[in-house]
Amino acid sequence: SSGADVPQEQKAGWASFLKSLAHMTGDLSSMTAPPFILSPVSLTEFPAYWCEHPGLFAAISEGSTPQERMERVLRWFICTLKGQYTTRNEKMGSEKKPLNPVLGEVFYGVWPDQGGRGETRLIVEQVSHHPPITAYYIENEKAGVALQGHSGQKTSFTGTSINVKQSGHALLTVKPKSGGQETYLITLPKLRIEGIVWGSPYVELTDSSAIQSSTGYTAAIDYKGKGYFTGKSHSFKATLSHGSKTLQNYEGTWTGISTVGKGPTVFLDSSSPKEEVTVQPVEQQGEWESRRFWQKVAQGIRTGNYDEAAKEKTRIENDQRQRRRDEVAEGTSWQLVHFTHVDSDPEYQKLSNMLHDKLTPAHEDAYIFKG
Ligand code: HCR
Repeated sequence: SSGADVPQEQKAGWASFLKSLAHMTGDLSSMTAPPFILSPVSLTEFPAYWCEHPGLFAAISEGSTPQERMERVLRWFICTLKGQYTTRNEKMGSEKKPLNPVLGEVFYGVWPDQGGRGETRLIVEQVSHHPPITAYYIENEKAGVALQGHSGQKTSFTGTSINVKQSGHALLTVKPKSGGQETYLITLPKLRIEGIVWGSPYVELTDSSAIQSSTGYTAAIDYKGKGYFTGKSHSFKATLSHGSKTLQNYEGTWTGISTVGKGPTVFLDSSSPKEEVTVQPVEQQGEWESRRFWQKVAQGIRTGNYDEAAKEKTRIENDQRQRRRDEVAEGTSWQLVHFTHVDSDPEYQKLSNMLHDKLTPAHEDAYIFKG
């Protein structure tokens, strides 16, 4: 029944949260939700999901033809989805409401070298607070692969589920072992958060996303939940093409096995072991680094000390408001550390123009990594 998975003492809070969803205007992040649904992890940590299979990321540049490299990009991309969209269910029992990052919050991590594939480093910065936008840069210099992107969300409530339209995009730069340089525009899928009426939210991906390569290859990915392609949730079908010529199809689930065509050749097992990002111990972190910045709030959420968490969160919010007021008074503005905001990125425009199915807005701003 409704609210079945909500702790008894939080049922009233959940009911009023659901009611408030109906009046929501696009940004869920600042809405107050009952404690059981709060995650102690900030959204600035999420870009790490892009690289929990650092071997697949590094292997992209080893593809010997443009088509093979596009296939490797697709394989790596599909393999990131399980981490991106199901980790909270696996670790915390359901999708949760992440901590809403503050402007200037940063998150740094690495995936150490293993077997000579090279070290991969991650740099994340919260580049906007209203609306929340997170920019990231992930690079394996030795392998010659780098991903730069930013992400925001627009949410709406349907009555039974939350629809999330992601804004932003990612640009992957690949230096093939054979020489030259290619770029890949990666668009982001839409999400539907289901199960909220019961108090056990989970994400299903919907509609389509695409990957467009500067070499002319395109991968179009369609997402479907239970009862469409396979009767399985988390299903997808992907098509690799060049211009109007379809070259290869792939299908399966983004949480498990997918095959080349209808099989039996396995394309990918997305449930293969992942490597979580390595982060400096909190004591050695700078004060704007996510885990140190949110340490007390996270501890309160983890230990059930919600009063302490709320008190600390209020202190942070007041501090943020004061900073913004001071900036207005002093005629200054917050300076980003790792990224430069641009109204339009020529590389995005070029690749987005090559994608003909209107998956991308004609113009989109971007955050360029400063190096
Ligand atoms: C929508 C969401 C915040 C954004 C999260 C994003 C889209 C962030 C970028 C990552 O690359 C992928 C990603 C995965 C998450 O599934 C998605 C979150 C799911 C829930 C959360 C809402 C703001 C919180 C909703 C509150 C309840 C009822 C769970």
